[in-house]
Amino acid sequence: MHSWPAPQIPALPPAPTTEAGSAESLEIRVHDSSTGELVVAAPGAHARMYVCGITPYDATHLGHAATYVAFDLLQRAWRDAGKRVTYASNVTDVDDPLLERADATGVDWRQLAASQTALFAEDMAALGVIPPDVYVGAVESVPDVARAVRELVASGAAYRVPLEDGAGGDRPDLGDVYADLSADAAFGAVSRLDRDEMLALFAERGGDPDRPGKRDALDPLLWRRERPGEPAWDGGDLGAGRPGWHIECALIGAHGLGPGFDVQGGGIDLLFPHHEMSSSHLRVLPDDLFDATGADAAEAPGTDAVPAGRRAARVNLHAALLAYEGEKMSKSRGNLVFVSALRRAGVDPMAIRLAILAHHYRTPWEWTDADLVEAGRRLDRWRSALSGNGGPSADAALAAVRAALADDLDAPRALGAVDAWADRALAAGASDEDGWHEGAPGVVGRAVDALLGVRL
Ligand code: 5CA
Ligand code: ZN
Repeated sequence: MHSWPAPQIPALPPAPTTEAGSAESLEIRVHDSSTGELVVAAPGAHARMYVCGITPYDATHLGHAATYVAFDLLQRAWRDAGKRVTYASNVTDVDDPLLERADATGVDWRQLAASQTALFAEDMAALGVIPPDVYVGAVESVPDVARAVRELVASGAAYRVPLEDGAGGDRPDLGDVYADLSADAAFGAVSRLDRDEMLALFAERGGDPDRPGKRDALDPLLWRRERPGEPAWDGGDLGAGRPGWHIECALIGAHGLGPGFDVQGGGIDLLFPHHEMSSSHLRVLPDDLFDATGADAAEAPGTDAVPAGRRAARVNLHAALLAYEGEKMSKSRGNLVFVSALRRAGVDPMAIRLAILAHHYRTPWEWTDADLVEAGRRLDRWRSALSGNGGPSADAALAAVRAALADDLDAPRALGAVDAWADRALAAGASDEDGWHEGAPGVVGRAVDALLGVRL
């Protein structure tokens, strides 16, 4: 799948080394949704991150944008700390809600997905989000999913559920396939919810607890057999059908990054069931699916290096949900503000990015027009501070931005550090006690660009 052009990322002066060594002082820590603890996001020299992509309709609203900007900060902080980063993402370009929307609006589902995926790419490029290195659509993942599901059936970790009349084309005897969660002793480790909470969220977020024939109400769909009017692909022994949602992300992540990758993320609405289920699938998949090929070979040769229990992401990271008009901004409610609509109205995308960064990624907030007004003012102020001939030393501001990001991606604190520098630059002029540095605006501008993704 095509992504979008990568932004230029300017080089910065290296962080000064401490006695303990710079690597330690710059370790980026984030809040793990599973444990509630601050953990090192990627301990190695190579950071590997999977962030769930969009389901391409009603793209790109500001809730989406806020989530992708949050993970973009993590990638920028890692790069600044000298790590190589591989970022993988998907596009859920075939799924129930997409097909329903296509049906309701009389548009071909492929056309809807393609146009919305293109719009998302434009919006992400405008917002300065670094594109994924591995970008795979659900449709592209079908052969991989079908193979994995066949193996799960063969191993006994998945089972067939009979179809209703009229389903299944010329093989109505082959049912839908579900994962048997009892095959995974660690199920529940990602969200740590109790069963009642799981059941409620499962029903609310795309699950089907009441489907007759399932062994357990929470067992998730792996392969949906063909239905009249729905697209379907060859599944070999499974019969024609299409992928379940969680297995798609599990495989795109683990095959694109190598098993045992660092971070799996998205909005907090994905914690359960999506990331719980995708992690569970990775634990129960047979070893031979993780043969030393492709990315798996480069990063995690063979399965000896990554035992089944550690194939899923080490850290689960989630952004809070953005609200609008009193409720979560969501496709189903229709209370959406689109990035493209703001851009069309002449809003500087960097003001949109700054408005997002003014809120910590884990703090739920509600979008109002005042966010944009304030971000526009800040942008103007920063731009005028940078346009002067010199300014106070950039060292403290740069160190403060780095420290804020390393501390659970504290963007509001980072903005505060730049504000403080800009205030002094605008107020003090050449008489600043700190001395006057001709190169300072250049360094601050590059820092704001490289670390915060805001081009001034
Ligand atoms: N395609 C799936 C993931 S595999 C999906 O959830 N798509 S989505 O289009 O519904 O959402 C894309 C991303 O935006 C997800 O990470 C989701 O958690 C996040 N998101 C959706 N609504 C909001 C919101 N109001 N605030 C913050 N993030 C949101
Ligand atoms: Zn996903």
